[in-house]
Amino acid sequence: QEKGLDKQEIQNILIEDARTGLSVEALKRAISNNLFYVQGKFPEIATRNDYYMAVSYAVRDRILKRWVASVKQYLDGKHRVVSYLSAEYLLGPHLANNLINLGIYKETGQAVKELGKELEWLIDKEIEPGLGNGGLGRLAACYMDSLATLEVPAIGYGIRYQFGIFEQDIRDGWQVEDTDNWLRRGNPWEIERRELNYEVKFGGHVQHYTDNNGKFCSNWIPDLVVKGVAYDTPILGYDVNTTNTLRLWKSEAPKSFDFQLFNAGGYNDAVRQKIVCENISKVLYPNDEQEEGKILRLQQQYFFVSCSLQDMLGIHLRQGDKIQDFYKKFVVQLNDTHPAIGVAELMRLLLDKYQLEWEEAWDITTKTFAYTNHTLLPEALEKWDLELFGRVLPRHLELIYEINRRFMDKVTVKFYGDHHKIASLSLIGEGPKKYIKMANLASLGSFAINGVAALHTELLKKTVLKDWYELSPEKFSNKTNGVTPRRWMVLSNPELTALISDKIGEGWIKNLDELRGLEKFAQDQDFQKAWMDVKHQQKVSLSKKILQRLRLRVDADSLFDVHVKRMHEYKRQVLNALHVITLYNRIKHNPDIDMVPRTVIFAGKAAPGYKMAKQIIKLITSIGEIVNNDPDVRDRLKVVFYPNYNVTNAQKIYPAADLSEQISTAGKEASGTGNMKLSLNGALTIGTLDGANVEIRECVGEENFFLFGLNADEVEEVRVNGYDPYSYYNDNPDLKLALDQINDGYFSHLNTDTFKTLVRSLMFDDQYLVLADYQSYIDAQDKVAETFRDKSKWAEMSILNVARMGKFSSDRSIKDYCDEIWKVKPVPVKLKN
Ligand code: AZC
Repeated sequence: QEKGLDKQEIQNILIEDARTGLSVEALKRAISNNLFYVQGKFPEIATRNDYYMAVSYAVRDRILKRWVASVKQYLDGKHRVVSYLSAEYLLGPHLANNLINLGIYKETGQAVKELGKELEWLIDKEIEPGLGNGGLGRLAACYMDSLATLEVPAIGYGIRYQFGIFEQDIRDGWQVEDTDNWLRRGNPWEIERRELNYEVKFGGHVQHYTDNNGKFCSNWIPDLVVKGVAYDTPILGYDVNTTNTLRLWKSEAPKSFDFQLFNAGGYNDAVRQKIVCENISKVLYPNDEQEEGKILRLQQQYFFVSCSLQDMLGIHLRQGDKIQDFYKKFVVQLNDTHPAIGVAELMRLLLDKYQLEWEEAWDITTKTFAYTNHTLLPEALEKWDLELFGRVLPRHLELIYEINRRFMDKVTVKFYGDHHKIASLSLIGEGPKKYIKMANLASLGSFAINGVAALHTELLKKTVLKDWYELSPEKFSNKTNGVTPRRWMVLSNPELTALISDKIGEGWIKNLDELRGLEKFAQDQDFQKAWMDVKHQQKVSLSKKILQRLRLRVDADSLFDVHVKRMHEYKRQVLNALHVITLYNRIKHNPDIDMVPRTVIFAGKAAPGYKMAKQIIKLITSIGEIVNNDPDVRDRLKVVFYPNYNVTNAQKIYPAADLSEQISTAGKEASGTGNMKLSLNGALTIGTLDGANVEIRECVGEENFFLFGLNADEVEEVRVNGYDPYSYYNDNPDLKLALDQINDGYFSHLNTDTFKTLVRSLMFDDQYLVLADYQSYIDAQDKVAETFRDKSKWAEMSILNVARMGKFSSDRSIKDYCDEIWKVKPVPVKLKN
């Protein structure tokens, strides 16, 4: 009234405030209201989870206003939209991230405090949605963050797995898996949209007929129909209103059960039908870079792709636009080949549902899709047994045959006589059993193809997609991966964030190149000290977590040597383990040796069926048991296997790292993204010339990077000339000793069976050239230790390293995709009042 507002205006402000106000007062009221009116609780009986829910709903209310405004603006303006299709999204916990992106972390902390609780205590309560395996899924999550932050209209489509990536526990040194029931306490971040659902057909057969107009038609009679229901999660950008949608599909039975079956006394059949349908989105396949080839997996892929395409077509047509213009409204990015069936599905929809002619449908389809390849590993390339494929998707098999027939006609003319090339380009592989090559379907059906780091893209063009490159070089480009500085710096490392912002302002959070401004402080003694103090503080925090979780005391002054990622032979955790044994043997040989104390920290999950990877975990924990308990070692060496590596734990580990292990066999790691996150948190890298390491080294300067090992060409050469691991073993006494110890049961209570297959593989047929790189690695590690002794030098290198990492923001990657592939423009979202 003082400001001369009338009654109605005051009323409006009050209503506004309760749901959307960003002040401490408004937040406090919102949290209390939720506890009382939504959950029916009062403070004395509210549990920690009740409070977590109340805070999350209060935050979601504030996001909703921006979400609705974004959707409305995209629709009203008919803007072009990026559609990201990914079978995996490794999002990590939402609450803290949303608080940061909304800019109300402090206010919410204060509100919660005034209600007598601690915000951090609630944040820790969140169970993360682990809907991905590793790099590929996490990249999708970083990209969703950057799309929103860059104000680009985008929708992410995927699967709402009821069970995400398994929880890893370590028992007796071995990995054991437990199901990840992430929804058990409810999910405040999603909105179920029951009205948004689509039918997806499976199996059965196809009828062909000619209609009254003489048009040749196909009718797919399925033997199973599943319903996909949309669950939407808002993805809020940093410091903008833009809030995009992550739309995940849950599978259900079309009716809760079939009454006809029920009435006929087929209750069991009706229930079984329901279970079959719900199974499709039940669980994430826990394989990283290894194809399963199982029917359920193909069903999952088709299920979410079909729902998503039907949804996009619906959105497009509801805007009153021509079906022919679909590709102008949506550009659809295929995150690896998992959604590549979309090429055949869009053809099916355009032909069978919208009655377009083949040429027109094909033209639209090939202007719609773009394909990102994430791996060169042959075992990860998707191939579907043709017979199995035909049973699940009979209509798509026909379509793929027809696509291939037309394509082969052209290819045969172009490459007449080159049978090898023609066979390699075919969508169908021949052999004892025919199969469908999904990378070929994706390549043919897309207007753009990209790799995820410069080296990877070059290797793609020379190897896996060589023939495709020769056929259509204009389709190819590189888009080096990036990571979001919001989650991986601001959220996980607030202390470093404050220190950096204090020096150069906060602009770097949205424009990571501004980190460059730190360079001039690299030699500043005070800044170096503050920098290393932050690192030390983070190492103390992690040490406490290690003590709690593993009852193991580690020294926060030691060098934290961090190797965290999925367990895989090509990532060479074994090479690191051999280094640990070598250090241990040096101590045993000379108990008074003067060495830089190290804490070697491993973390990572092994695919449940990947025996060798599991044996590697056991090797690490077994070495830890001996090293950590040997009195001779006297705290100069500790080995930690931190269980259940996920986004939550990664956020705790990265800030504490001094050294980042990126030691894959050159040519095997497409890019890596952990390398970027660790480096942005001030860790120096020891690594091979592989994936994005090459570009990281170029950016930070070779003097700030510990390089070792064979490069990709040399690896190839060694292989061609015949790799003889045994000679390395024989010629290197340190290496020989380490391998003999493993083999003789030194680390396994004299049990010589435990690591038999592992040792045999290393010595006789290792694909990953561990022994070939051993000495070079040891030398590089010795250089690391020497450098670490000079605290000022190390600080300077670490500062320069961070200052030069701006390129590896996912904002840069997404901007490149937008400009060079997607041709989309930002659409700033305005809020009314
Ligand atoms: C990973 C690559 O292994 C990793 O190098 C890359 O950084 C990441 O994708 C993101 O591009 N690949 C996968 O996680 N999985 C598959 C099937 O490629």
